[in-house]
Order: sequence, then C-alpha cells, then structure tokens
Amino acid sequence: MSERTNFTQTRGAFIVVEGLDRAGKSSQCEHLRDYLQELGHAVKYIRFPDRTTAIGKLIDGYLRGQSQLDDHSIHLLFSANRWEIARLIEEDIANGITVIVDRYSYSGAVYSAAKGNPSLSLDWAWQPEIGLPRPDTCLFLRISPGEAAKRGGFGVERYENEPMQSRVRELFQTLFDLQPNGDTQFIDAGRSFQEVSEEIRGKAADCIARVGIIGPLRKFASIPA
Ligand code: Z5A
Ligand code: MG
Repeated sequence: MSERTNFTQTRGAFIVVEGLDRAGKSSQCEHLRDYLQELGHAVKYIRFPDRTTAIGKLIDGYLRGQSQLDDHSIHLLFSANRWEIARLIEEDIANGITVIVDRYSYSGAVYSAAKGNPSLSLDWAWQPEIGLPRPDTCLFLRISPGEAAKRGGFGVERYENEPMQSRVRELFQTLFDLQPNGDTQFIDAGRSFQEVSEEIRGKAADCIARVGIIGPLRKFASIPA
C-alpha cells in the first residue's frame, strides 16, 4: 500500500483475521494496526475471546482447565462475549474507525462443532452468531501442521491437541464454503512474517478502499442447511 493511499471514506472497515493455532494471527493483527496507525488511519484491534470482561473471565477459566462447563454453555458464552462488544464495534465503524478482529464467529462455530457432540452441529453452533456484524473481509491464515509445530509445541490450554486441531481445520473449510462468495480470503501463513504481512497489508488496503462500494456494515445471516 502506498503512503499516498487515500483513506477518506464514510465508515471504517471491519477486518477479521482467522486461522489455526500459531498461524500468526495476533502478531499480524498488531503489526497491521501499527502500520495503519502510522499512516494516520484510525484503527482498533480487538481479540476474541476478550478475557477481560465478566463473561471473558469464565471463558478464560474454562480454557485453562480450571472449570468444567457443558459444551453448549461454553459455546454460548463465547458468542455472548462477541455480542457484548458488538455495539462498540458498530459504533467505531460508524465513526470511521477501522476495526481489526483476531478470531471471531468462525472460530466460535468451528471449535465448538469440532468437539463432536452430536447435539452441537456446525449449524447449531452458527445460530447465535446470526445478527452480529459481518466482516467486510475475513483473512484466513493457512498453515500446515508441520509449519505450526515449528513455532512451538502445543500449549496447555484446552483444544491445543492434534485431533482437535485437525477437525477444526476441516470445519473451517466447511464453514467458509457456506459463507457468501468473496467474504473469505486465504493467505499462506507458512511463509516469513514479512511476506505474510505484506499480503495482509495489501488485502486490508483493498478492503478499506472497497468499503464505500460495499455500503453499510452488514450482519451475519444463517448458513445454508
Ligand atoms: N475459541 C473458541 O473455542 N471459540 C471462540 O468463539 C473463540 C475462540 C473466539 C484461545 O484463542 C482458544 O479459544 C482457541 C480457540 C478458542 N483454542 N485453540 N486452539 P486465542 O486466540 O486466545 O489463542 P492464542 O493463543 O492467542 O492464539 P494462537 O492461535 O495460538 O496463536 P496466533 O495468534 O495465531 O499466533 P501468534 O501468537 O501471533 O504467533 C505464534 C508464534 O509464532 C509466536 O511465537 C510468533 O512470533 C510466531 N510467528 C508468527 N508468525 C510467524 C512466521 N510467519 N514465521 C515464524 N514464526 C511466526
Ligand atoms: Mg493469538
């Protein structure tokens, strides 16, 4: 993106970054935020789960294995954690601020459905996301299990194990195939940090430039059965 990029527009862009463990989501989001800020663009970075809220603290305890919760209950808490911040996202975007979000509803539906609970299908898991702000673009950072392993072994949190991650990988693809055409863009995250960040910057710039064409911020709809 050139330094002369014109960011004049009516609203901010809503950019989501998704991907498997260690794909580099958080470091790339922080880098993109800093880059856009340096260019004088108003930008905010939000991570889900947001572990700072009352709901987020329940999620944090669950992920660390300090509490046990029914699969449906924890799923709805993850979704509630997005709903409690959704209005702020909408307000920021209306005020011309670009919002970068690290994991969103896609992770929400996919990780819960990957547990294999027969009463928690992908379709069921998507339901509480309907009506949340829909990203202008979702950048999915693709990484192979081998490349991810080079960035460190699995951590101690729940879901950080190979069988879960491989089900998550498949379900992400299933979910993206059900999303409206063009919402998701795939990025090879197995390359150097700089190569990946250059591609992300370019796609973010395109998204910001297209916001006027997209029109008002959209909402998530149901996924086809
Ligand atoms: N979860 C859920 O179940 N339901 C929901 O609704 C939501 C989430 C929102 C915690 O998420 C868990 O919550 C997660 C999904 C579930 N479970 N799992 N698995 P989290 O987002 O809090 O987890 P995290 O630990 O922050 O993210 P992460 O996925 O493990 O990592 P990352 O953000 O993708 O990567 P990173 O921290 O930026 O980088 C990882 C390391 O790789 C780090 O040392 C970097 O310096 C290095 N790195 C990054 N890029 C590169 C490149 N290009 N080359 C080499 N090294 C690199
Ligand atoms: Mg992260």
